[in-house]
Amino acid sequence: MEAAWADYWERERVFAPSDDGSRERRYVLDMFPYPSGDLHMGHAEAFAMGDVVARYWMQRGYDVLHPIGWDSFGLPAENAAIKNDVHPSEWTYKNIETQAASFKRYGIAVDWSRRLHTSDPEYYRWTQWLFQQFYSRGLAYRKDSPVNWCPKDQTVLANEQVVNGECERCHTRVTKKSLNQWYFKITDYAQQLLDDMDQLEGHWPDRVLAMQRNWIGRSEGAHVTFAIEEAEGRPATELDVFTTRPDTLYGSTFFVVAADADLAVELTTPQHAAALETYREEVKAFSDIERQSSDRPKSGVFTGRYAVNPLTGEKLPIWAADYVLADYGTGAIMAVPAHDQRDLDFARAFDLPVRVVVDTGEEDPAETGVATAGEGVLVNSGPLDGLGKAEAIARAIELLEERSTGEGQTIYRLRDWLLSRQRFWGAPIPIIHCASCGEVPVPEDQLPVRLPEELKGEELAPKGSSPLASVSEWVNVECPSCGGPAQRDTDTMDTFVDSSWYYLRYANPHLDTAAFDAEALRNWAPVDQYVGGVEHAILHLLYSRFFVKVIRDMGYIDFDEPFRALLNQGQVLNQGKAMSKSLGNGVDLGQQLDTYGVDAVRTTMVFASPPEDDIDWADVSPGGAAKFLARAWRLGQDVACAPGTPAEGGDQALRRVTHRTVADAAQALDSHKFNVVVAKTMELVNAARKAIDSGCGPADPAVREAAEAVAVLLSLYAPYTAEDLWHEMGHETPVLRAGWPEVDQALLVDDTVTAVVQVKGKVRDRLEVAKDITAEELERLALESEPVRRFLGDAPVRKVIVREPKLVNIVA
Ligand code: ANZ
Ligand code: ZN
Repeated sequence: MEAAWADYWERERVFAPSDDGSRERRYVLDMFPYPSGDLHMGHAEAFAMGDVVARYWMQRGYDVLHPIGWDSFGLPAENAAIKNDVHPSEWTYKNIETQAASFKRYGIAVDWSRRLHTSDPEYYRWTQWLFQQFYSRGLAYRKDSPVNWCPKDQTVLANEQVVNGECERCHTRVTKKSLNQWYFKITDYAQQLLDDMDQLEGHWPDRVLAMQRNWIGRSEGAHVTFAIEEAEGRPATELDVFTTRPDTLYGSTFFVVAADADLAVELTTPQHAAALETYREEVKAFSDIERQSSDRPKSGVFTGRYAVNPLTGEKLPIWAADYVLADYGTGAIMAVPAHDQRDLDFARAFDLPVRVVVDTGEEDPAETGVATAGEGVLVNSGPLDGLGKAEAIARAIELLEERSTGEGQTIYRLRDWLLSRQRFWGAPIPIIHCASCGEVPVPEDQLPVRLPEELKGEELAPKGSSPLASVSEWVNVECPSCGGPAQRDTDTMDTFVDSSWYYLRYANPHLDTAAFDAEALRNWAPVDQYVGGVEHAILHLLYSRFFVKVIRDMGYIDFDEPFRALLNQGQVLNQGKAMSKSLGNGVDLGQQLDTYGVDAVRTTMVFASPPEDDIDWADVSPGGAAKFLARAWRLGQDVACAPGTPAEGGDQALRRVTHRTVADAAQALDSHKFNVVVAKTMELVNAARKAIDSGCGPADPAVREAAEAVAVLLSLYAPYTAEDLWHEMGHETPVLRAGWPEVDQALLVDDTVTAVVQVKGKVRDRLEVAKDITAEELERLALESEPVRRFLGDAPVRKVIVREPKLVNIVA
């Protein structure tokens, strides 16, 4: 029956919003897929979850926008094109068609008319336009900088794409290379990105918020200027450090600069230069993470120079070491070994003094090797003596400010977003370089800057510069400003740029006069519920949040955050492990659908656990789900044979179950416990069957009422069965238009009470019993109670006084 209903939905445009303002609107979005091959079990899970939300809101009567598209630029297409000697678009669009067909079969409730692909010129034209808007506001700029370089993919990687020192995609060791690169100035928005998280609190998973906060990495402290003394002909100079602990200035016993920074070379005296060079070669091989790891032995070399502590006048030896990072703070630190573990490890390795300046009551760090970082009272610190940590920090900053040798400062770990890629399959950066005019944006009416169509196969292979650079007809153009000979920028944009704004495009995806329809966005945006994997906890979400703030500042939208609520679905595992080729534990989605049917697979996904948890496919039973669905469907058959409309009256016990189930399901849906909704449907199916079998028969209006509620509940996660059942029962409109059943509160009133059981006058147990329980029954339950029996032990019961339904008093 799948194909027939899928056609019906498409014909009736069941999943498209009416968009006429007659109903309250909601926007549900699943993170759009990347078109690598056909859909897999992970897609099936994520989209099953997003669909529950969308379908529930549809049933609740909202006008729901639930679109889909493809994140279709990116490296895999290019690699496949090189391998198969085709244009990347061939591979990309073929896969998109395959996935689209599978999504349709899977029955997701999305508005197909809003489909978009980021690799379509009609889309990337606006990605380029946005780049230019950022550029004109000074938020896109170029600079020379050492970048993460993947020697295998021959491309630059963003910090976020380097995982444990390896390329996220191909796991090759990442090296550094100096290149002229484009950046987005996301650091301008660091504080806003932090502040606006207040709006997300309670609606986004805590761990995602924590990861974002960490990534932005706000640190409060001070920068302090140290005078650097002249030595061996190297002139006197000054150096700033950033510290979160200016209160510990009196405990600083040495000074460290990042060994890989140019600064280290400039400082080092001729006598120590050779040692530094050798050391710098050694350091290159390690990633930032390894350098800062606490279990690596500390290494470094003396520079031959001294820094003067601005408060004490003390001379501190300057070392170059790799545990200080070149691109954080100022790339130099004042080391306080008594109170900073990394400094202490270094001091112990090179026999440098350790001076306690905060008395925390703990043992001497010089003896124990453990730095003391906690609260305490300042000692050995002149004017700071006797102060607590917070006061001492404030006082130290005052002292520095009085002497103009420093001031309070807040810094962020967040770096600007490196967005240029030396690859082909992305949106070309719409800038022209002219020898006389410099950087000239491509005029808006000449967008998009289209990718050349003739490149394919080997011509796309990475050579360290973009493949676009080799197409001279494409590269060489007239300067839009002076008309002289000029060249196009040959880099393309990071695909994270494409995905940072697609949710805005869906409000009117085919608009060809603007990137997005501000009017339509007022109706739909921001996204009410976003659904996707936790692997995007940092990058995609942070970049999207940044884009929305910039676009808001441009005046097109008036909200601060793109996604009001976020749900991270778990992974589908097999035998407790992520599915992978090498483990051979992959489960083929198509095969599962062929064997069990779409609804059974979807039901299994939703039923297995709350959506955030992982599912182990080895532990679940799509066959069991199929049996349940068949049972549910047979209810419809029975009701269909005994037509009628749900009405007052009928089996009251069944009516109570139905209304309780609908109320509980709504509560479970609101708290994202979708698995509970399946469990509740199962209970209702059983209750209805029991009612039919125990005499009331299928003609009872309560049975029809139950069966219709079953169809509505199923419509959230087993759409085909639900549709079939619904029509079988005589309806002629889609089950998604049924509306959420109204709950009769009177049927929810509790018909149980709590009975208290006392032994020798003391309460020993409480029992939930029916209001109309008999005295005999209540006495029996009381005497069987485990706590009562334990308390009585061998003592003989002398008398039992029963005041049903609320009290039992046992005299022993
Ligand atoms: C003196 C001090 C004393 C420090 C003390 C800490 C504890 P966060 O919180 O991460 O911002 N630091 C500064 N720049 C650094 C760099 N480029 N590479 C490595 N370490 C750097 O940490 C700030 C602290 O990390 C700074 O405060 C500095 O050490 C160190 F008891 O200064 B502190
Ligand atoms: Zn020019």
